[in-house]
Amino acid sequence: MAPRFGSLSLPAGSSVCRLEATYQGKVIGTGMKFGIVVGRFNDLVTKLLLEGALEDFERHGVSAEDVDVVWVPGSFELPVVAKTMAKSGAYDAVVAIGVVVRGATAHYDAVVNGATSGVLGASTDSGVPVIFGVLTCDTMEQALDRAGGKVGNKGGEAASTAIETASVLRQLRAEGKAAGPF
Ligand code: INI
Repeated sequence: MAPRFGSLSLPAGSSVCRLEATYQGKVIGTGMKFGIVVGRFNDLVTKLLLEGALEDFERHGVSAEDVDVVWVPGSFELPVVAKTMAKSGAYDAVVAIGVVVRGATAHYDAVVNGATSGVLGASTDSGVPVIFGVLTCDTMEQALDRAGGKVGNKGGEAASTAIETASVLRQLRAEGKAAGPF
């Protein structure tokens, strides 16, 4: 165990004091509020991702009354709703859930690019984490594998990511070291 001096730590066996402060979010969501925006397109899979996200929030102390779920037509509509929710001040973070399958459409790239850059912009423009819970897969089988199948549930991972990112921003803002929300 490395010796500790308040929030400062020394590497094991070292007598050199390290001066940096380290911040790390906790995956404890008690008292936090979250929005989830879900695309109806491919809802066979998005429903499973949503389930994974809700279970993960519950497991990490988020109460059901502190989660709002909003359905939109498809992944392309996620950014505008996620961004306006993020800017409302009502949420610690927003999770965007969608599924885009390459084989299913000629405008795969348009939908993926719109969702990807839109969700990123929603996050950085609002100063509220907007988490990318969008599966971009070649086949429906790959999507199902990631929605509670053999590769886990990416909806659940997105929920944990939302809690951790909101938590680290809270810590930084409490010390005046992060701006926003905007
Ligand atoms: N939306 C998705 O979420 N996934 C898809 O695979 C998809 N395909 O295949 O087209 C899709 N299209 C709809 C799109 O998100 C918009 O709802 C539509 O273009 C209207 O803006």
